[in-house]
Amino acid sequence: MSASRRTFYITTPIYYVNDRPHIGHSYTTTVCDVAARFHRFLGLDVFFLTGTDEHGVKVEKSAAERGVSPQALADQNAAEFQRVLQMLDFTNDDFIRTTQPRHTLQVERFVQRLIASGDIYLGQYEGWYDEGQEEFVPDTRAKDQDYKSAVSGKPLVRMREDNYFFRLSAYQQRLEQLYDQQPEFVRPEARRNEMLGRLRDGLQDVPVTRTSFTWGIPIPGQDRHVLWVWLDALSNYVTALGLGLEPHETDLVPRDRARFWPADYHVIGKEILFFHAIFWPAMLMALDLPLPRCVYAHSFWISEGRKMSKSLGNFIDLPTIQGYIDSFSLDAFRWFLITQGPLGSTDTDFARAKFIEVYNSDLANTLGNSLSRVVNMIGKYFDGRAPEPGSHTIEGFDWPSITRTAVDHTIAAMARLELSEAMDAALGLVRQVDAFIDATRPFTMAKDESQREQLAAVLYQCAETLRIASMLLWCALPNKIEQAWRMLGQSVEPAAGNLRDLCTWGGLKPGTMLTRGDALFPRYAEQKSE
Ligand code: ME8
Repeated sequence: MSASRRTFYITTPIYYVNDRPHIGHSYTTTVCDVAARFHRFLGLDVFFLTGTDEHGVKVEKSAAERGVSPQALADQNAAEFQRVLQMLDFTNDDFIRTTQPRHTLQVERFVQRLIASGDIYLGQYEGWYDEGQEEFVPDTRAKDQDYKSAVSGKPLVRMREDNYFFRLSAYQQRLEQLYDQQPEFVRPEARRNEMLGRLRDGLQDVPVTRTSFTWGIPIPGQDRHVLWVWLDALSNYVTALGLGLEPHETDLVPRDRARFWPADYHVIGKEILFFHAIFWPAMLMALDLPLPRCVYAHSFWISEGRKMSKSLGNFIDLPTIQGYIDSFSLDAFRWFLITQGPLGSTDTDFARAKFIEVYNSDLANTLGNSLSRVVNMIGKYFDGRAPEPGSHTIEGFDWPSITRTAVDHTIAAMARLELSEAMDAALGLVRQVDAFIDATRPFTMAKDESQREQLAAVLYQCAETLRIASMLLWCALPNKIEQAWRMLGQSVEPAAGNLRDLCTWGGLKPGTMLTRGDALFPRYAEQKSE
């Protein structure tokens, strides 16, 4: 592989260790996993990062409530997050924890640089503070919110502290220029508009240290002050690549990782957009580092029509997720998340009835059914061997062109992170195979020996189109598609990065042995409770 392959760097937020993994974390990570798998298969040089955010007052408090040290709580829950990554088959290239020395060392260096450049200075702050969000809230916003957190609804608290401040106000103009010149810096559009509103309100300097707790990275030489968790956490995106290391420190992070910066996508939930879309680029500007291409802020899953909350106890939590996986398969769970999920600017309901509907229509009745129909017919009429394509074409079905369009469409939509559009273009091929079978009726042709060549052409075209569709669908349904490849007699190695070649029409060699297998996605009927 050449060193000059195009890189693709995608990140999830790093998750707080005071919470248990739930649907929200699984969702963002699944989005990134699908994009990472697809782009690796396409041949890009991919780095996919996730991890845990382990400092701050929330972790300190949760640990105290449980009577354990913050580090012990962090160790326990980081291990739990890592277990879940395996359970969900994610292909992240690293897992960063903010208590790791490789991270804290680089963060200290960044802070020293920012103090030296005057971007961080000592001052005093008095104001409203949202403890859940670890965020100071300006007076006007605090009043508008009735002195309650906009996220948790809990009362804001009054804080007065000697603090170090980050000179965010100095970056107002450069941020305005960024938004102007790079309109895709924040997506989707509705979220970008929100941030433009924040810019119009004017930016104030941000306190970036605290003296009210100790669980954080101390300011070098100023042990009373610990670093605000957001400055610490955001840095993970570059510390994992070693951008704060000295040239000789190769043992902490492999040196060649620096090639992945700047990130292509920081995928996050909408509640943490300000930090990523305003604070983070300003910090990068202050450190003289290039800016990410896009901060993608998706909306929220809600549960059966209601916001998920601890008090309602209606989180789609791990046992619930495991239940879906057991009943429908991991791939079906991934499919639902990415095709129905809240990548756009509105929240989405996670409802069991909808899950079953999507499962049955997309996976059982379309993908699974089409594949078994075609493999069965080839089994029955051609002893399981892929027939000769011949020269017959059917009016309205120019398959080489139809498949080329779908492949281009999927690749383009994936590059924009429009996952449901991409998967729809891919599954659209399968729907067209069904329409083709209905139009040509190969089972009727099979009764007439004089139509043998035509039958061969029709079934070749069906199988070849399904083969191409399977390549595009692998990123979302890796386990089931690998099963489909065995049925189609294909041995494919996505790590080879040759997706485009594999999608070239004619890749299915006549004579290839196709084998019937178990239904990929058996139709699901909900058991009626008595
Ligand atoms: O905010 N629907 O961590 P966190 C969809 N440590 N996604 C959801 C969701 C929901 N209902 N709930 C949570 C933090 N998420 C910080 C981040 S980054 C430098 C530091 C997802 O554990 C979504 O991606 O609270 C959201 O941004 C993230 O979980 C918050 O995870």
